[in-house]
Amino acid sequence: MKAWTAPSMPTVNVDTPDAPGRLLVHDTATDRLVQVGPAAGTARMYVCGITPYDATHIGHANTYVAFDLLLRTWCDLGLAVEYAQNVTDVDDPLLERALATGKDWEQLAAEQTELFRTDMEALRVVPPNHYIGAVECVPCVSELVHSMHDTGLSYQIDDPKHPDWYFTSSAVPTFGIVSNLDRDTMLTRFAAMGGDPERVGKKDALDSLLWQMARPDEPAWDSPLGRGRPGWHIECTAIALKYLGPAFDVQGGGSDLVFPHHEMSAAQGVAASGDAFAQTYVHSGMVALDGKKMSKSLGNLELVSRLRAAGTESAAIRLALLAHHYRDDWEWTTDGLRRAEERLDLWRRATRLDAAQPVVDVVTRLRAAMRNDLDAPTALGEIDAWAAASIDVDGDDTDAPAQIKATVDALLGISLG
Ligand code: 5CA
Ligand code: ZN
Repeated sequence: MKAWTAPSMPTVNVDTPDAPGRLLVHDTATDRLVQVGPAAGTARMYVCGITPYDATHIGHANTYVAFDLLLRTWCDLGLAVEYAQNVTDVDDPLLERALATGKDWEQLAAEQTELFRTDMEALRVVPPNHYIGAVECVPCVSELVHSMHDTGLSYQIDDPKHPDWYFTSSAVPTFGIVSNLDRDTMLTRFAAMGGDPERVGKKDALDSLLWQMARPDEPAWDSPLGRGRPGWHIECTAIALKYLGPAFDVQGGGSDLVFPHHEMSAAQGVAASGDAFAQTYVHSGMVALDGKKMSKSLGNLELVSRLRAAGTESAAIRLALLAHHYRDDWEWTTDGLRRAEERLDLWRRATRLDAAQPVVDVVTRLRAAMRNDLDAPTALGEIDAWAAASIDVDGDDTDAPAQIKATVDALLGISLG
């Protein structure tokens, strides 16, 4: 499906020989900082997309802005980026919401996906090269599951009414490498996150649904597996493998996806391709509101579109997100938004000066911060210090304001106009 319009991205016109030459990020699987992306050439990233049954909230925005920082840092290092993202445009929560509100499920998905595009564009998030809906990838999912059947990696359960297809999780010796959880914790989380450990007829409680055979009044597609629809985890496996190939550089999403979603998609990817699924698993923290994780199911939401409609500048929303390290869990507050507006004003005043403090050291430290696990809060502090110094003490560098403007735009996605 179509993504959204890409923001302009200037190149940073400052030579910083002392900045590190590679990007390090935290890998959930090994709990270490690791180099991500090749030294030269093309980096490949998959980020789990939305389930479009409600509007983009600040938690979603935080996740996509986090991976936007990763992409921008790769670009700044001279790499090309191949980026795929899905839209879970057919799944239980979407169908349930459509039923509850009397809306057509396809219309609901189309409307919410369009709102997401508008929000992403406003936040200057670089779009994926491959923006793929589950519905448009139904054939690629069913073919993948079918091919796994020949090698015993997928099977139909013995349920005459609903002989759904499942994944043989025990076929993958590396099952568990992403989350490193013990089996009991996996079982508890699997049950809590839409899994069905208790379902009779499965070979193992942790086997996950690959293809759900058609139910009355639910969407379904003909396939070599029988008429039905894709399971959730295999959707991301199939899209990532089709558009990026195996062993791509980064699998990303919010930390709520570590288990079961990323564990299952990775295991299925390993099983299907015989290679690693992703090389590194990167997870952003959860944003809360009123003391609880912001979530569509709880309804404690601050929406990007609502803030924008109330006149809040998108750059201020983005800066409010960047004030938190991408891996931290934090709470959205109007105070945080107000501080971001003040910061935006400070940066604008400084970059409108005819001359300012020189920037090579500032850009070196900013690049170093971003290349060290995408440390945006430290990067923001660097710009604050430069801006305050430039306003307080007359600098004589006439290139500096434009150089900082380009740096802030390219690396942080903030346009200072
Ligand atoms: N469609 C699936 C992924 S394949 C899904 O999880 N969709 S979602 O709409 O529920 O979430 C979209 C992305 O936002 C996911 O990466 C999820 O981890 C992230 N996310 C959801 N809630 C929050 C939150 N409160 N804070 C930060 N990120 C969040
Ligand atoms: Zn996913």
